[in-house]
Amino acid sequence: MTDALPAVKDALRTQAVETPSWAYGNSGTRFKVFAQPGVPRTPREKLDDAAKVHEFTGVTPTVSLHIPWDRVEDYAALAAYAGERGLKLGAINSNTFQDDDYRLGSICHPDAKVRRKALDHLLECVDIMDATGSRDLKLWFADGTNYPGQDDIRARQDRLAEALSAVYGRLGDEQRMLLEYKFFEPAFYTTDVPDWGTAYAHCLTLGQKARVVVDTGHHAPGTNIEFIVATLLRAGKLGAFDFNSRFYADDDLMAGAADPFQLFRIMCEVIRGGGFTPDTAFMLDQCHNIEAKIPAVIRSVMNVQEATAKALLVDREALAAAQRSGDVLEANAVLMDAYNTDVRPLLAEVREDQGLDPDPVAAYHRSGWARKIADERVGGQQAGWGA
Ligand code: LRH
Ligand code: MN
Ligand code: MN
Repeated sequence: MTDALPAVKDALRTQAVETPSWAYGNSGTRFKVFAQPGVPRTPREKLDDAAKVHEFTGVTPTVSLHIPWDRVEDYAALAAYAGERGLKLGAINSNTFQDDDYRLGSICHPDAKVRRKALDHLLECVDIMDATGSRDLKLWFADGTNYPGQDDIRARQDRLAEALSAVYGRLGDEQRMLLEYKFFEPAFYTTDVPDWGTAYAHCLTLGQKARVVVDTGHHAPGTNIEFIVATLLRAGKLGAFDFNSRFYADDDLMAGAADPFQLFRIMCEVIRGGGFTPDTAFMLDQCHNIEAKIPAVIRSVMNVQEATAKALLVDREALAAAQRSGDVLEANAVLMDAYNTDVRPLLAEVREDQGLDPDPVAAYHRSGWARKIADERVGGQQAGWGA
């Protein structure tokens, strides 16, 4: 294992995790949003907070935006503002789920006028990408039905395909669309993009620039997510992750908090499948309803780094040999050896090599940023979630 360490450290230095603008704002459940002191009031202030996360972790150079939560007059100016803070704007997330017109869906709605409105929003998101220099358009649709018979399941798939194809045709050469699936919520009977298979089928028809997003919170309990990751990578169709943790449904808790072993298994398949490249966007999609937001984002990033380090430490040769010889117990032991390694000292070294504090959370707490924003920002903005 010692021989592999320099290569593992090199790989860890190349890691990038994208943080979501909405993780910095106030959020909650449908029961209550607990406002926190110092939360950002504008997209620029969200970028200021994201810059702090990057300053202390060194691995979060991009920030996902959500339109209209991050609507501004001048997106090129916002990108320049990000640039001045050492950041770039990342994926543009569309939002077709918070308008009264979307009661029966957006691009799958039975009424062509509503579909047109939703499509126009998606096309506007591509205009925004042109201005920000973003590569990825992330699409998640709340579309679906609540009752059997409510709408024609198959016709809704046709409407979905038609709108996706219009968006695909609008993409520039370097731009991609990422289609996200989720098995239920807000629709409770059918969801129009409920699973990786549906997302994959649409992306396959669309072409090379269409990829699937795996949001770790969007599966039924017990789903083997690493199998999905392996399958999508094998097909060249894995575009991105939305990392977060779930105990029950789409809980959006800190990545790696609920099941660090699952995150490790996912990262093992990413590395095995050649997905540990900039071609795969590693994003967080989470909200911090009761915990302090910036240190929670830092903690999540560290959890992703730890899972990655452990996955990189898997002795691939020993694993392959055990698998070839059918040594079930040895193969499992090789994997568990890597998982059970305490990689925190290794990551501390990687940070020190990069001139960073080995303990990003402690460094953040010492920085005084939390006090400064609590003093300066009054009336923080809601992330977009909650009542
Ligand atoms: C939907 C989702 C999707 C949205 C984000 C805010 O549940 O995961 O990625 O855009 O939450
Ligand atoms: Mn998501
Ligand atoms: Mn979600």
